[in-house]
Amino acid sequence: SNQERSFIMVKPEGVQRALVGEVIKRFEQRGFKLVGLKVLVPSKDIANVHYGEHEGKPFFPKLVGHITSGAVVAMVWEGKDIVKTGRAMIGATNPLASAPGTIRGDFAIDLGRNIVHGSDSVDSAQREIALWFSPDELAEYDPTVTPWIYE
Ligand code: YYY
Ligand code: MG
Repeated sequence: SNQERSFIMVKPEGVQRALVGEVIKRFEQRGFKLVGLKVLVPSKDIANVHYGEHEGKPFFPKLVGHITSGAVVAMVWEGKDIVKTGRAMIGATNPLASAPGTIRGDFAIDLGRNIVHGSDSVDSAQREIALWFSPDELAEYDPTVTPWIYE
């Protein structure tokens, strides 16, 4: 389906380092469709649920502390195979292992400062989109470029 969706978030270090436009540009230029976007400082509650799969791991408190430490840009992007392709565009979790050309491989060094989050499966994308956005915050529109991107 061309309507698969992923939750993509520029983390506080990405906002502070003025990489919001860079991240958006890459998804836009690839041909994906932006359907939701907002800037906010995440609450402890939303951060705990968002990273719930990591609860109990040694890095969990630091991770939640960091993501709640500043403004993030939360987004929903749509398009064919966006979840897997988005992860490929973002790069490996450890930036030093991320290939050049990926967001993390081009802009990050440390694990805890890896600039951007992307959903790791269609199921987690649905869960994360529902967590961060209400349905009325997601725009319904038809990009006129669609036939120039999809055959
Ligand atoms: O999905 P992704 O962000 O690539 O990695 P996850 O394994 O889900 O971990 C989430 C987040 O936690 C990661 O982006 C950095 C941070 N983290 C960490 O600080 N230390 C670790 N040992 C593992 C992950
Ligand atoms: Mg993850």
